[in-house]
Amino acid sequence: MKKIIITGITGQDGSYMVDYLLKNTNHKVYGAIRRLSVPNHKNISHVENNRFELIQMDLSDEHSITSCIEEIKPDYFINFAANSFVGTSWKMPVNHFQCNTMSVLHQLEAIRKYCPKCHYYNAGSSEEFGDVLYTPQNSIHPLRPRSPYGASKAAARQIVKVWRDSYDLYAVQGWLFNHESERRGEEFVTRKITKGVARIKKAIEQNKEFKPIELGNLEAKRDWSHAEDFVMGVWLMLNQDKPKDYVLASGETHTVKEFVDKSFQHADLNVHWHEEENPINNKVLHKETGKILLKINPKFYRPAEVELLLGDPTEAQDEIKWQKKVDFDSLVSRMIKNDIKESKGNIS
Ligand code: F7E
Repeated sequence: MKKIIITGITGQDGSYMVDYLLKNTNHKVYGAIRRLSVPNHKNISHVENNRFELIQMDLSDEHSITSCIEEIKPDYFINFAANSFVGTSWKMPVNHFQCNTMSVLHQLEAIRKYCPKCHYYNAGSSEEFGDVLYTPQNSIHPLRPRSPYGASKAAARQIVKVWRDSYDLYAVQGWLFNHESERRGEEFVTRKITKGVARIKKAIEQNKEFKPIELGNLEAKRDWSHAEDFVMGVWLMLNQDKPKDYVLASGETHTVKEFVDKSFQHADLNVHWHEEENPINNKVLHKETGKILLKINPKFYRPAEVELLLGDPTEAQDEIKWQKKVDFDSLVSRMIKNDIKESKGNIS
């Protein structure tokens, strides 16, 4: 039985990867978790399988990484753990480099020493492309990050390349464009919107007061997919004849504003935009009651923004036969339906 270590197991991507591997392979999956005073295992609470085992690993501790790899000697190592919120990366840049870059170095060094045949994946990001030079972005687009987060991922990419070239390791790092789901963290814009819309819908139905959703830059364009489609692409990347990095993306781009509109539409709320010359004053109003459902709060603007992301997944489609299944409309619909179901009268 082959052994797979996955980090970031309680997050969106790690938990979908566990589901995918337990369903589609016979391998044993070790889910690496960090001890927290308040554990958050919601995304893996449904997993019951004797091929799944939790192990303790702290990515900020080199010893902890090395000893797990030395002991288990995995056939695959999938590193999804990251400090992945771009917005806070200006506030804690060192933490982002420790977690997203240095830990990759420690993982690769341990793999080189204890299990050099291991197939290694590190979570790369479209944020590495930053202020893009052309559209759509493909695997030869230069790395031009705009945030400490993007820089930490771009630096990790260079480490993966150097270790692959120098020690003949099977090490890859995809460029994953934005990927969302019913398990997405609430600080990311998509889940913030769908949770907020579900909360407001409930309040309107119960004729109660509510606070509007507050967002930053609505004009930013993102290429959004469903995370379930991407874990399949990661597994394909890990099982090629030779290691190669690929872009995973939907090939469509939409503004945050479009995501907002679609969310209200799928929640059956009739809205209209009040727009002014200064976008800070823009609002979404409820047609029937005139109440403000969404407004702009400048605190959610970033010191430097990636204005446009649009990925070109052609290489992944042609060479590793990756295909997305969930389109933009179904993604928003699934997230909204889930959040409406989950919102049990929480209308504060
Ligand atoms: O922001 C704008 C914000 O935080 C998307 C991570 O998974 O994908 C993700 O990074 C856009 C940005 O994701 C709010 O300015 C407006 O333009 O959902 P996000 P992200 O920064 O694109 C990449 C591929 C990763 O690798 C990352 O780990 O939405 N925006 N108003 C807002 N964003 C947030 N979070 N909150 C707002 O209120």
